[in-house]
Amino acid sequence: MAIVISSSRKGKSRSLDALENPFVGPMRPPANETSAQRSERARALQDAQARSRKIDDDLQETKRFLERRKKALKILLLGQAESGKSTVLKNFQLAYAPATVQRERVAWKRIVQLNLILSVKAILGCLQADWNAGSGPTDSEADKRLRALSMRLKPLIAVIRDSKVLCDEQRGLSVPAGGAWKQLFTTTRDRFSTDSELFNRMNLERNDPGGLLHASKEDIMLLWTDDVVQRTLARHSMRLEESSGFFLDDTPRIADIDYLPTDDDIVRARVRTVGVEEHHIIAENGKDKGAEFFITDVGGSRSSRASWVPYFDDVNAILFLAPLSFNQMLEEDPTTNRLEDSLSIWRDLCGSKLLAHCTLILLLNKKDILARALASGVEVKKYVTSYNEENTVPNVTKYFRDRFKHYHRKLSPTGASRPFIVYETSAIDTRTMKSLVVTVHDSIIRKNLANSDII
Ligand SMILES: Nc1nc2c(ncn2[C@@H]2O[C@H](COP(=O)(O)OP(=O)(O)OP(=O)(O)O)[C@@H](O)[C@H]2O)c(=O)[nH]1
Ligand SMILES: [Mg+2]
Repeated sequence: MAIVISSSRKGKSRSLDALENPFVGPMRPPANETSAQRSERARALQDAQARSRKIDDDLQETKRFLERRKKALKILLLGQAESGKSTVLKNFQLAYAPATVQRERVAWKRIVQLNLILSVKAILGCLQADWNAGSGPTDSEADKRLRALSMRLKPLIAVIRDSKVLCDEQRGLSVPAGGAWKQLFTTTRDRFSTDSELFNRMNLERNDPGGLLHASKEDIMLLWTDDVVQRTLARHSMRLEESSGFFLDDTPRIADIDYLPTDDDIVRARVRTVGVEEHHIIAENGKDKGAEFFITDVGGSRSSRASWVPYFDDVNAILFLAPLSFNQMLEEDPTTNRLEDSLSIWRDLCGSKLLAHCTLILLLNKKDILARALASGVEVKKYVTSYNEENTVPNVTKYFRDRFKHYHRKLSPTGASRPFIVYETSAIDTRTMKSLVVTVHDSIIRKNLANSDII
C-alpha cells in the first residue's frame, strides 16, 4: 500500500505513524468495508489477541515452571540396563503420587499383558526350534497336543507384532521416552460387559490383547504347566520364572476380563527405557504434601550411556542401581559380568569432577534374586575368583559393599569427606521400598540444605 503524506494535521499524524510503524498502513481497514466484513475483521482481531495472550500465558507458565524446577530437588537414576532404575522410579511415584499411578494403571495393564504374551512366545519359540531341528517330543500324543496348542496360540503372538508398543524380538518391550504411550493406552475403553461385545472389540481393535488373552487363558495354562514343555525349557536353559516381566503363574488373574494391575504387578512389569525421561513428581499427601521434585530416568544399555553426561551438572543426587547379580552377564555383551560392569560405571561416577559435589547414593538391588541364587547352591567363587567367604547373603552383600566403598573413598575428588551412602534393596518389594524412598528423599533434602548452608 502506498503511503500518502497529507498536509492536514490528522493526515500528517497518520502518515507519520505509517512511516514509523510499517504495520499501521496494512492494518487499516479498507475504505469500502461492509458491516459483515467489519464484524469478521473484529472477530479475527479478537482471535489473534486471544492467541497472543495464550502465547504470553504459556511463556509465563514455562518461566514459572523453570523457576520451580530450578528450586526443586533433582534426582538422576543411573545403572546398567535391567538394574531396576525405572522400578525405583515407580516406587517413588507410588509413595508420593499414588493418584497419578492410579490414573496410569490401565496403561500398565497393557504392558503386563504384553509381558505375559512375550513369555508364551518364548515357550513356543523353543518348541518350534525343536520341531525345526527334528527333535520335537518323542511321545506322539504330546507332540500332537503341543502342535495344536501352538496353532491355537498363534493369533496371540501376532498381537506383539501389531502392538503400538515397540516390541523387539530379542529384547522385549520398550516405549519411546516421554510417557505419551501411557495416554495411548489409557484412552481406550478397557472393560467389556458381555462376551459378544468383547469379540466385536477384538475385531475392531487388533492391538488390544485383552480379548484374545481372555480367550486363550486355558491354553496358556495348559502350555505352561505341561511336563513336556517344562523339560523342553530346561533343555534350552530357559528359566522364565527368573527373568524380568514374568507373569505366567498369574495367567488366570491377568487374562481375566476385569483385570487391573496391582501395585506389585506395576513394579514387576518390564519395559525397557529408551532415551531420557524426566518425571515431575508433586507429593500428593503426607508431611511433604505439595513438595515437588524431578526424577530423571535413563536407558542403561552401553549404547545409551553417552546420553547420561549432559544431566550431570544440574542434579542434586544420583541414585545408582547395582544389582547383586554376581552370576549374570550383560545382555549386550555376554562376556562382561553384570557386577563388574556396575563397579566400572561406579568408578567413573565417583571419579567424575563434574559430580564432585553431587550426593551419590548406592542401591545394591535385587537382593531377593541373590538370596534365591545362593539358596539354589550357586557358588560365588565360581564367578568372582577373589571371593573367599561362605556363600551367605550377609557375606556376599558385605563383600560387594566393601568393593564399592573402596572405589568411592579412593576416587572421590573430595576424598573421605564425601559420605558413602548405601542401601540394600529389593525394588519389587513395594512395602519396604515405600519407606526407603521417603528416607532417601529426606536425606537428599537434608544434604542439599546443608550444602546451601541453610542448616
Ligand atoms: N526380583 C527382582 N526384580 C527386580 C528388582 N528390581 C527390578 N526388578 C525387575 O527387573 C526388571 C528390570 O527393571 P527396570 O527397572 O525396568 O530396569 P532399568 O534399570 O530401568 O532398565 P533399562 O530401562 O533397560 O535401563 C523389571 O521387570 C523389574 O520388575 C529386584 O530387586 N528384584
Ligand atoms: Mg528403565
